Amino acid sequence: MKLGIVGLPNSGKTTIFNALTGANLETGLASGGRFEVHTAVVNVPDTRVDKLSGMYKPKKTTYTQVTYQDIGGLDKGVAEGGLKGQLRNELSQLDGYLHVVRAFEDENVPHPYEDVDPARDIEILDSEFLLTDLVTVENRLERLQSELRVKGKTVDKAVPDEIDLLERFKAHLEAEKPLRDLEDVTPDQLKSVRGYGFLTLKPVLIVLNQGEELRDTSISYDHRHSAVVALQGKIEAEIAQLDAEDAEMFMEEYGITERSASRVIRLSYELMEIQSFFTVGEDEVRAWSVAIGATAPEAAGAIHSDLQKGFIRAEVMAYDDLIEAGSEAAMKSTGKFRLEGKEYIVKDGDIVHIRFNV
Ligand SMILES: Nc1nc2c(ncn2[C@@H]2O[C@H](COP(=O)(O)OP(=O)(O)O)[C@@H](O)[C@H]2O)c(=O)[nH]1
Ligand SMILES: [Mg+2]
Repeated sequence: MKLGIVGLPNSGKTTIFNALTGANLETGLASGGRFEVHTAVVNVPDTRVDKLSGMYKPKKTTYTQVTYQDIGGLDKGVAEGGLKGQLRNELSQLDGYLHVVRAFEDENVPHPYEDVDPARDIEILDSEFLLTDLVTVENRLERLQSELRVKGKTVDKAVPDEIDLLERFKAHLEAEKPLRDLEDVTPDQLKSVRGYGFLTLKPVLIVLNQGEELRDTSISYDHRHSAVVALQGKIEAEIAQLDAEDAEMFMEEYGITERSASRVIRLSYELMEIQSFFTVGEDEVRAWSVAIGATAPEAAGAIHSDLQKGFIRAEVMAYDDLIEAGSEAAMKSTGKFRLEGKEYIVKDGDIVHIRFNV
């Protein structure tokens, strides 16, 4: 999973990046519209993996990973005529966005639009993304329509279908609504436009950067595949620099019950509709991520394509059942150790062993 941290200058993107990744990048360097990316890969914290690792004592324990990109250079007006080049490229390759919005007051930190107004700021950036997608749609429509004119009846059957779909997208964007709000778009239709990397099709987690004082800065963001979370960016970034013991004390002092690093990942998993399953053994205990609703062979494919191709059956234990039973051996006498076939829908927390033949 690859998440982009976007937002207006001085909203706290780099601060939040530090909080989420434990990096220690210098903040307060508004890139003045210049495009700038920082990337970090972090393990997804999961206490179930820790427990399984304690049970199997494997040589190696592997967590799933999330890539964060701190993307500087977005501001009002950047999308005039369409976002260009590398910036749009980076944005279109992400799985989703953390849209950081300034909600903290601090007279030492200039705000590009003077006063703190989260709802307005969200709309500024959203409009840039809408505009970018609109330009993409229009360019693509123009090309398809000219192809249709030139080829007439011999045109590929997919062309008129795509024109219809893009006309729908266009009307929707012109009504200033993000594409992720569109209902009744089929998975096949989504697949047909995947290559265009529409920005407003991707899930968004709005991150209200609240600052030191917790106050009521709740906002409504009524869109599909979206959610809102409030964080204390600067404090969380400081906590990320501490060792575990000091971090705990600090969190207590500020009334923080869950670190933003795990909170953001948890919410992102929900937004992206993905879940975790595990493989266990003496060599390795490992977490994997897969789409909610994936079948056993699809989950096998997340491990290796050979396991999907040669899939025979999956041995499955639910994590909670295994913990309750206390060991794999005890598990086998409970009748909850299952053999599942090709149609099985993998559940969050399943411990899976794939039987395959290639
Ligand atoms: N008071 C306060 N300042 C913050 C907070 N988060 C970020 N800042 C400050 O705001 C300025 C801009 O932050 P930065 O992360 O560089 O913003 P970016 O331009 O969006 O990457 C820096 O001086 C930060 O120290 C916060 O929660 N409270
Ligand atoms: Mg920055």
